Amino acid sequence: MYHPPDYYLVDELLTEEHKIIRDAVREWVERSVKPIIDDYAQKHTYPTHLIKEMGEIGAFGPFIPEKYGGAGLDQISYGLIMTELERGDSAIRSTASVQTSLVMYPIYAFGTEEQRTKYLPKLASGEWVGAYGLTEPNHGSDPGSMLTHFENKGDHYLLNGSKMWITNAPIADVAVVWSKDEEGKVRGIIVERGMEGFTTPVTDRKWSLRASPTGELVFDNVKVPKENLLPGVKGLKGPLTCLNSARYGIAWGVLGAAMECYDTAVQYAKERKQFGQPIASFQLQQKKLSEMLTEITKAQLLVWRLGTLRNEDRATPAQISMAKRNNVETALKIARESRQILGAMGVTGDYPIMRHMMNLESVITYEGTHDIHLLITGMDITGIPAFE
Ligand code: TGC
Ligand code: FAD
Repeated sequence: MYHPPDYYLVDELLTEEHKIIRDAVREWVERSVKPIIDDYAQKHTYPTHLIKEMGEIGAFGPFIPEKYGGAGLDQISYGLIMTELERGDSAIRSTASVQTSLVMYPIYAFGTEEQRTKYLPKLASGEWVGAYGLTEPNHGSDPGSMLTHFENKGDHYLLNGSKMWITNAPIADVAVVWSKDEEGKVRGIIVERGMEGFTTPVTDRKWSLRASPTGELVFDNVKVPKENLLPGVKGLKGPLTCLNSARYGIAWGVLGAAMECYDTAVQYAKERKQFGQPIASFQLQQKKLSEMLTEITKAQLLVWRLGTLRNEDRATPAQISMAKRNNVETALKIARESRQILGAMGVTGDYPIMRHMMNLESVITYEGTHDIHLLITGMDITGIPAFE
């Protein structure tokens, strides 16, 4: 079994159950993701056959109660699963993030019992794929200004508008869509593939997350049954509460990408010789490796502590935001430094680094951009929102 860096013995902070879960997902990623993922990314296609397998290994809804198809696990387990998936590719972790935190979680937290029983087991098993529609063509960082809206037509709602940059949109069976009611309040509504007027055009030619399907959700007078409205939340705090869970998962996930790049760079530096020496013997390369391991260690401790706070339901949105920002930036810097250590080989698909680096350019933008997260911390420090 492969052993990633654990400089501060963080493993000792985990339970036996955590390690069993982590090792099982790691083994699946080694066997099912790593051998094929470069091909899918190079061809800009999606390994859809992995979705059912992800359901089987418990990657969807690990913290959702077992009675709805989840595994009833704690937040550290969720984080560890995200790390292992992203060690394979951010696209694989994205699928699990969206399904778990952005689709299953709102249905579980804000849905009716009928909605929970109808959707959650099928999403947990991977029989159905979910998407989450918040971003619009003209409203990304500022989702509160969204235009997508629905009208009450007596026996149904009539939904109009569009969402853009939506992970899994082209293959989704269901979408949790955030739209405004007649009073201008943001509400969550479940839209199903096959509803008349609902289409999901593909967003193609991405240089990032090439093994993840991205697309639009377009609603042209879509008649949505009234029972598809999530009754449990009104206002922007609905979608933002889901983002807390997803951002938390990303803070753990990107550690996987960072460690994969670091491990690759260490191994390469020890083997590659220039000027008659392994390049690992040169001080400049050692500086890079030392700084990378330091940053990985800090990021590991950050998410471990955040996970314990989340288990106690004490983690604040601003604490989660800080971890998302810090760990994604850390992972991206490590990917860039690792790429340099590999020289020209670093730009090829023979090594995972360039793929991780390009993926992380999306990860630093989605779920709140790096700058928006800086402003969230700034607001937490000063009490003054600097968004407008
Ligand atoms: P603001 O006036 O501050 O707040 C509106 C209401 O929301 C509440 N709130 C939160 N509630 C829970 N969790 C949070 N993190 C919250 N942040 C704010 C707030 O208390 C208020 O509640 P109430 O009851 O008073 O109404 O809102 P604002 O419009 O000024 O915006 C604040 C800002 C900029 C921080 C927010 O809009 C934001 O986070 N923007 C970034 C947008 C974003 O992250 N989009 C992500 C889209 S989904 C995605 O990228 C999926 S990628 C999936 C993948 O492939 O992995
Ligand atoms: P903008 O909001 O236009 O921002 C552009 C730049 O301006 C950024 O650098 C930003 O930081 C900066 N900026 C904006 N406002 C401020 C301010 N007040 N102060 C200082 N700087 C500011 N969305 C979903 O809803 N569901 C998904 O599944 C989903 N998946 C995605 C998958 C991919 C591959 C990508 C790339 C994006 C995805 N998104 C998804 C969208 C993502 O959440 C948005 O791209 C993101 O929130 C930023 O919005 P934007 O791209 O419109 O950028």
